[in-house]
Amino acid sequence: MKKIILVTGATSGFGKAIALKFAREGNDVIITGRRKELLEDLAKHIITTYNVDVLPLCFDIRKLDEVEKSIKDISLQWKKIDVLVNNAGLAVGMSPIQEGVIDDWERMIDTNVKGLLYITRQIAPLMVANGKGHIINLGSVAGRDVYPNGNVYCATKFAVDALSKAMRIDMLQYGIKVTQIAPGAAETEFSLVRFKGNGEKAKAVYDGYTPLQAEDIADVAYYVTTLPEHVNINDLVIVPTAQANPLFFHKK
Ligand code: NDP
Ligand code: 8X3
Repeated sequence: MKKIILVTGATSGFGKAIALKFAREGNDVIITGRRKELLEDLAKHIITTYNVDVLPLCFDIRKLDEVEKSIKDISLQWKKIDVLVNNAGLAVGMSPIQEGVIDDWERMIDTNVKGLLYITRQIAPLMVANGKGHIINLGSVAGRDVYPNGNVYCATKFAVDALSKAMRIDMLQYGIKVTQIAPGAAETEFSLVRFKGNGEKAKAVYDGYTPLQAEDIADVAYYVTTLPEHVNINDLVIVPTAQANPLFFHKK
Protein backbone atom coordinates (compact mmCIF):
# COMPACT_ATOMS: atom_id res chain seq x y z
CA MET A 1 0.00 0.00 0.00
CA LYS A 2 1.13 3.52 -0.87
CA LYS A 3 2.80 5.38 2.01
CA ILE A 4 3.86 8.96 2.73
CA ILE A 5 7.55 9.33 3.56
CA LEU A 6 9.19 12.48 4.94
CA VAL A 7 12.95 12.52 4.38
CA THR A 8 15.06 15.33 5.84
CA GLY A 9 18.21 16.32 3.98
CA ALA A 10 17.03 15.06 0.59
CA THR A 11 19.13 17.41 -1.56
CA SER A 12 22.09 15.01 -1.64
CA GLY A 13 23.59 11.75 -0.40
CA PHE A 14 21.49 9.29 1.59
CA GLY A 15 18.41 11.51 1.77
CA LYS A 16 18.20 11.96 -1.99
CA ALA A 17 18.75 8.23 -2.62
CA ILE A 18 16.12 7.37 0.02
CA ALA A 19 13.56 9.73 -1.54
CA LEU A 20 14.23 8.24 -4.98
CA LYS A 21 13.99 4.66 -3.70
CA PHE A 22 10.66 5.19 -1.92
CA ALA A 23 9.26 7.07 -4.94
CA ARG A 24 10.43 4.31 -7.31
CA GLU A 25 8.47 1.88 -5.14
CA GLY A 26 5.32 3.97 -5.64
CA ASN A 27 5.23 6.06 -2.46
CA ASP A 28 4.58 9.78 -2.04
CA VAL A 29 7.50 11.73 -0.61
CA ILE A 30 8.03 14.92 1.35
CA ILE A 31 11.58 16.10 0.73
CA THR A 32 13.39 18.73 2.81
CA GLY A 33 16.67 20.66 2.75
CA ARG A 34 18.01 24.19 2.53
CA ARG A 35 19.03 24.23 -1.15
CA LYS A 36 15.76 25.20 -2.82
CA GLU A 37 16.85 24.67 -6.41
CA LEU A 38 18.10 21.15 -5.73
CA LEU A 39 14.87 20.33 -3.90
CA GLU A 40 12.76 21.61 -6.77
CA ASP A 41 14.86 19.75 -9.38
CA LEU A 42 14.48 16.53 -7.40
CA ALA A 43 10.74 17.08 -7.01
CA LYS A 44 10.34 17.58 -10.78
CA HIS A 45 12.45 14.51 -11.54
CA ILE A 46 10.46 12.30 -9.15
CA ILE A 47 7.07 13.49 -10.39
CA THR A 48 7.92 12.96 -14.06
CA THR A 49 9.76 9.67 -13.57
CA TYR A 50 7.72 7.84 -10.95
CA ASN A 51 4.25 9.39 -11.18
CA VAL A 52 3.90 9.86 -7.41
CA ASP A 53 3.20 13.02 -5.40
CA VAL A 54 6.06 15.08 -4.02
CA LEU A 55 6.04 17.94 -1.53
CA PRO A 56 9.32 19.90 -1.33
CA LEU A 57 9.76 21.82 1.94
CA CYS A 58 12.69 24.21 2.06
CA PHE A 59 13.85 25.01 5.59
CA ASP A 60 16.89 25.07 7.83
CA ILE A 61 16.36 22.28 10.34
CA ARG A 62 18.31 24.27 12.98
CA LYS A 63 15.60 26.95 13.02
CA LEU A 64 12.68 25.89 15.19
CA ASP A 65 10.30 28.52 13.79
CA GLU A 66 11.00 27.38 10.19
CA VAL A 67 10.51 23.71 11.10
CA GLU A 68 7.26 24.38 12.99
CA LYS A 69 5.80 26.61 10.27
CA SER A 70 6.74 24.25 7.43
CA ILE A 71 4.97 21.30 9.03
CA LYS A 72 1.97 23.26 10.36
CA ASP A 73 1.29 24.65 6.86
CA ILE A 74 1.02 21.29 5.06
CA SER A 75 -2.41 19.92 4.16
CA LEU A 76 -4.22 17.33 6.28
CA GLN A 77 -3.68 14.74 3.55
CA TRP A 78 0.12 15.20 3.64
CA LYS A 79 0.09 15.09 7.45
CA LYS A 80 -0.67 11.35 7.32
CA ILE A 81 3.05 10.62 7.37
CA ASP A 82 3.89 6.91 7.62
CA VAL A 83 7.67 7.13 7.72
CA LEU A 84 9.92 9.91 9.02
CA VAL A 85 13.56 9.54 7.99
CA ASN A 86 15.70 11.74 10.24
CA ASN A 87 18.66 12.00 7.91
CA ALA A 88 19.74 15.67 7.69
CA GLY A 89 23.09 15.99 9.36
CA LEU A 90 26.71 16.84 8.94
CA ALA A 91 30.24 16.79 10.29
CA VAL A 92 32.15 20.07 10.20
CA GLY A 93 35.90 20.09 10.78
CA MET A 94 38.17 17.61 12.56
CA SER A 95 40.29 18.94 15.39
CA PRO A 96 41.46 17.87 18.82
CA ILE A 97 39.19 19.17 21.55
CA GLN A 98 41.64 21.87 22.68
CA GLU A 99 41.64 23.37 19.19
CA GLY A 100 37.98 22.87 18.35
CA VAL A 101 36.14 25.56 16.40
CA ILE A 102 33.11 26.56 18.46
CA ASP A 103 31.06 27.48 15.39
CA ASP A 104 31.69 24.01 13.90
CA TRP A 105 30.59 22.41 17.17
CA GLU A 106 27.42 24.47 17.22
CA ARG A 107 26.55 23.63 13.62
CA MET A 108 26.88 19.91 14.34
CA ILE A 109 24.96 19.96 17.62
CA ASP A 110 22.25 22.26 16.23
CA THR A 111 21.74 20.14 13.10
CA ASN A 112 22.35 16.55 14.19
CA VAL A 113 20.75 16.71 17.63
CA LYS A 114 18.51 19.76 17.96
CA GLY A 115 17.32 19.68 14.34
CA LEU A 116 16.44 16.00 14.63
CA LEU A 117 14.47 16.79 17.79
CA TYR A 118 12.67 19.79 16.25
CA ILE A 119 11.29 17.80 13.32
CA THR A 120 10.51 14.73 15.42
CA ARG A 121 8.55 16.92 17.84
CA GLN A 122 6.35 17.97 14.90
CA ILE A 123 5.87 14.56 13.28
CA ALA A 124 5.67 12.20 16.28
CA PRO A 125 2.31 13.65 17.50
CA LEU A 126 0.87 13.20 13.99
CA MET A 127 1.93 9.55 14.08
CA VAL A 128 0.47 9.12 17.56
CA ALA A 129 -2.83 10.61 16.33
CA ASN A 130 -2.78 8.29 13.28
CA GLY A 131 -2.01 5.28 15.51
CA LYS A 132 0.89 4.16 13.32
CA GLY A 133 4.24 5.22 11.97
CA HIS A 134 7.91 4.45 11.61
CA ILE A 135 10.80 6.72 12.57
CA ILE A 136 14.17 5.96 11.01
CA ASN A 137 17.14 7.79 12.51
CA LEU A 138 20.48 8.07 10.74
CA GLY A 139 23.11 7.39 13.37
CA SER A 140 26.65 6.33 12.51
CA VAL A 141 29.48 4.02 13.48
CA ALA A 142 30.73 7.31 14.98
CA GLY A 143 27.88 6.88 17.48
CA ARG A 144 29.33 3.55 18.63
CA ASP A 145 33.08 4.24 18.79
CA VAL A 146 34.91 7.55 19.01
CA TYR A 147 37.95 8.30 16.88
CA PRO A 148 40.74 10.91 17.02
CA ASN A 149 39.49 14.45 16.29
CA GLY A 150 35.93 13.21 15.86
CA ASN A 151 34.90 14.35 19.37
CA VAL A 152 31.82 16.53 18.82
CA TYR A 153 30.57 14.78 15.67
CA CYS A 154 30.83 11.45 17.52
CA ALA A 155 29.01 12.96 20.50
CA THR A 156 26.12 14.04 18.27
CA LYS A 157 25.83 10.52 16.86
CA PHE A 158 26.01 8.98 20.36
CA ALA A 159 23.10 11.32 21.10
CA VAL A 160 21.19 9.95 18.07
CA ASP A 161 21.79 6.45 19.46
CA ALA A 162 20.42 7.48 22.87
CA LEU A 163 17.45 9.29 21.32
CA SER A 164 16.62 6.29 19.13
CA LYS A 165 16.51 4.04 22.21
CA ALA A 166 14.47 6.61 24.14
CA MET A 167 12.00 7.25 21.30
CA ARG A 168 11.47 3.50 20.96
CA ILE A 169 10.31 3.34 24.58
CA ASP A 170 8.10 6.42 24.27
CA MET A 171 6.50 5.22 21.01
CA LEU A 172 6.02 1.62 22.13
CA GLN A 173 2.43 1.97 23.36
CA TYR A 174 1.38 3.55 20.05
CA GLY A 175 2.81 0.79 17.85
CA ILE A 176 5.20 3.25 16.23
CA LYS A 177 8.44 1.63 15.11
CA VAL A 178 11.84 3.25 15.65
CA THR A 179 14.83 2.02 13.66
CA GLN A 180 18.35 3.36 13.82
CA ILE A 181 20.58 2.91 10.77
CA ALA A 182 24.25 3.43 11.62
CA PRO A 183 26.43 3.51 8.49
CA GLY A 184 30.18 3.48 8.13
CA ALA A 185 32.09 5.31 5.40
CA ALA A 186 29.85 6.29 2.49
CA GLU A 187 30.84 8.47 -0.45
CA THR A 188 28.37 11.37 -0.47
CA GLU A 189 28.88 15.10 0.06
CA PHE A 190 29.64 14.26 3.71
CA SER A 191 33.45 14.60 3.53
CA LEU A 192 33.30 17.65 1.25
CA VAL A 193 31.17 19.35 3.93
CA ARG A 194 33.40 18.08 6.75
CA PHE A 195 36.53 19.47 5.03
CA LYS A 196 34.77 22.70 4.09
CA GLY A 197 34.89 22.27 0.31
CA ASN A 198 38.39 20.76 0.06
CA GLY A 199 37.74 18.18 -2.65
CA GLU A 200 41.18 16.55 -2.44
CA LYS A 201 40.91 15.91 1.28
CA ALA A 202 37.36 14.65 0.86
CA LYS A 203 38.29 12.24 -1.92
CA ALA A 204 41.25 10.87 0.06
CA VAL A 205 38.86 9.54 2.72
CA TYR A 206 37.69 6.92 0.19
CA ASP A 207 41.07 6.01 -1.34
CA GLY A 208 42.16 2.36 -1.34
CA TYR A 209 38.80 0.68 -0.68
CA THR A 210 35.24 0.63 -1.93
CA PRO A 211 33.06 2.82 0.27
CA LEU A 212 29.30 2.48 0.67
CA GLN A 213 27.14 4.33 -1.85
CA ALA A 214 24.03 6.29 -0.92
CA GLU A 215 21.89 3.68 -2.70
CA ASP A 216 23.15 0.97 -0.31
CA ILE A 217 21.63 2.88 2.59
CA ALA A 218 18.46 3.69 0.64
CA ASP A 219 17.86 -0.01 -0.08
CA VAL A 220 18.16 -0.83 3.61
CA ALA A 221 15.98 2.10 4.71
CA TYR A 222 13.29 0.89 2.32
CA TYR A 223 13.68 -2.75 3.40
CA VAL A 224 13.03 -2.02 7.08
CA THR A 225 9.68 -0.46 6.13
CA THR A 226 8.55 -3.55 4.21
CA LEU A 227 8.50 -5.92 7.19
CA PRO A 228 5.23 -7.22 8.66
CA GLU A 229 3.48 -4.98 11.18
CA HIS A 230 4.61 -7.14 14.12
CA VAL A 231 8.31 -7.02 13.14
CA ASN A 232 10.76 -4.18 13.70
CA ILE A 233 14.50 -3.89 13.21
CA ASN A 234 15.72 -1.74 16.07
CA ASP A 235 19.25 -1.18 14.97
CA LEU A 236 21.44 -1.74 11.93
CA VAL A 237 25.17 -1.09 11.52
CA ILE A 238 26.18 -1.07 7.85
CA VAL A 239 29.80 -0.70 6.79
CA PRO A 240 31.87 -1.24 3.67
CA THR A 241 33.34 -4.75 3.64
CA ALA A 242 36.76 -3.10 4.01
CA GLN A 243 35.80 -1.35 7.27
CA ALA A 244 35.66 -2.94 10.73
CA ASN A 245 34.85 0.21 12.72
CA PRO A 246 35.64 3.95 12.46
CA LEU A 247 39.37 3.25 12.95
CA PHE A 248 40.13 0.02 11.11
CA PHE A 249 40.11 -0.20 7.31
CA HIS A 250 41.70 -2.66 4.93
CA LYS A 251 43.12 -0.36 2.26
CA LYS A 252 44.97 -1.47 -0.89
P1 NDP B 1 25.32 14.80 2.55
O1 NDP B 1 26.20 15.96 2.90
O2 NDP B 1 25.44 14.23 1.18
O3 NDP B 1 23.79 15.18 2.84
C1 NDP B 1 23.41 15.85 4.00
C2 NDP B 1 22.00 16.37 3.83
O4 NDP B 1 21.64 17.04 5.06
C3 NDP B 1 21.85 17.37 2.71
O5 NDP B 1 20.69 17.11 1.97
C4 NDP B 1 21.72 18.71 3.42
O6 NDP B 1 20.85 19.58 2.69
C5 NDP B 1 21.06 18.30 4.73
N1 NDP B 1 21.31 19.29 5.77
C6 NDP B 1 22.49 19.60 6.36
N2 NDP B 1 22.35 20.64 7.20
C7 NDP B 1 21.02 21.00 7.14
C8 NDP B 1 20.25 22.02 7.75
N3 NDP B 1 20.79 22.88 8.62
N4 NDP B 1 18.93 22.11 7.47
C9 NDP B 1 18.37 21.23 6.59
N5 NDP B 1 19.05 20.25 5.97
C10 NDP B 1 20.37 20.14 6.24
O7 NDP B 1 25.66 13.70 3.65
P2 NDP B 1 25.14 12.18 3.86
O8 NDP B 1 24.06 11.85 2.95
O9 NDP B 1 26.34 11.33 3.89
O10 NDP B 1 24.62 12.30 5.36
C11 NDP B 1 23.30 12.06 5.74
C12 NDP B 1 23.29 11.61 7.19
O11 NDP B 1 24.01 10.39 7.32
C13 NDP B 1 23.94 12.58 8.17
O12 NDP B 1 23.15 12.60 9.36
C14 NDP B 1 25.31 11.97 8.44
O13 NDP B 1 25.80 12.33 9.70
C15 NDP B 1 24.97 10.50 8.37
N6 NDP B 1 26.07 9.59 8.08
C16 NDP B 1 26.87 9.76 6.97
C17 NDP B 1 27.89 8.84 6.70
C18 NDP B 1 28.82 8.99 5.55
O14 NDP B 1 29.92 8.42 5.59
N7 NDP B 1 28.45 9.66 4.47
C19 NDP B 1 28.11 7.69 7.58
C20 NDP B 1 27.25 7.63 8.72
C21 NDP B 1 26.25 8.53 8.93
P3 NDP B 1 21.11 21.14 2.43
O15 NDP B 1 22.58 21.36 2.37
O16 NDP B 1 20.40 21.41 1.14
O17 NDP B 1 20.45 21.82 3.59
C1 8X3 C 1 30.19 9.23 9.20
C2 8X3 C 1 31.16 8.12 9.32
O1 8X3 C 1 33.33 7.41 10.46
O2 8X3 C 1 33.36 9.47 9.14
O3 8X3 C 1 29.29 9.23 10.26
O4 8X3 C 1 32.29 9.39 11.27
S1 8X3 C 1 32.60 8.63 10.09
